[in-house]
Amino acid sequence: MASAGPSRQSFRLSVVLSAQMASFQAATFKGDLAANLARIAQLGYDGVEVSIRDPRQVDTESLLRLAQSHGLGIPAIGTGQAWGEEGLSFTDPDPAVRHAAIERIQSHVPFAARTGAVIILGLIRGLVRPGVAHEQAMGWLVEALHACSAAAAPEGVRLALEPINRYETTLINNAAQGLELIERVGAGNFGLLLDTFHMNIEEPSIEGSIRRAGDRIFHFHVADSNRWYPGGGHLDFPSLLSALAATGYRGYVSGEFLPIPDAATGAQEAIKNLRNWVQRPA
Ligand code: LER
Ligand code: MN
Repeated sequence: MASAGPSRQSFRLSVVLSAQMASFQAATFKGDLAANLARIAQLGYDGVEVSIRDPRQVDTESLLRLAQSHGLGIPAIGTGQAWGEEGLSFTDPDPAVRHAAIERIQSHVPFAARTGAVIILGLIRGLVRPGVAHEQAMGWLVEALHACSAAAAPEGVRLALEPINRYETTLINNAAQGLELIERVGAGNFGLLLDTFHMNIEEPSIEGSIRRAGDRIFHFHVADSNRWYPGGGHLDFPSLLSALAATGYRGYVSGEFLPIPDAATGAQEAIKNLRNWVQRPA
């Protein structure tokens, strides 16, 4: 574990909770929503990042009331379960599937507008299917991103695409590719979610890529090198959080790590370690 830096950075902290049953392992908290929200607040987090597969199947009003009753903000909505559980993607060769994926992302806009949450575009971008040229998949991706960012912009909602490591997708693995995509889409409400777990696999320099992404960083995930809670592996959090602070990022630092040894203990270890490096903004 890296030692505490000379000064702590000011960020709010959140942790990922799945509002619906999910197979994604690093959705740290799953199951009883009320009990989990109470636990997250009690551990000292400022917010909760919610994974929602389909907003029509979640009582988002109750979720918001519950979060508010614990003083928790909702910085981001994870959407990858629509890929994981239903196979929806922006780059499926079937236009009906691509259309359904776009509609699903657009259906997150009202709750995102109400909470100020960023909509995360992770695995819903899909991957290059056999028989599909990479440039064709990129074309479909850009089309979908135009449609989603245009629907979100009037509501003041931002979308964040997450570069994801090569073992999970063949489309947009690193921050440089993400920044090129941002240029191509050309929408002010479209940026990046950087995740230290993926960055450790793909980036030549984690700090360098954070600096280059700069004000296009709309959200930030932390897990250690082994996807355990920060401090459970060998990433240099004081250094990378200092690079993040230098970009002017004012969003949440959000824990998305494996529930090891279990969700509550992992989240407790995470916040204990993060408090060495991060203080709540004044
Ligand atoms: C989701 O935020 C993520 O980091 C991916 O690994 C999803 O598979
Ligand atoms: Mn992530």
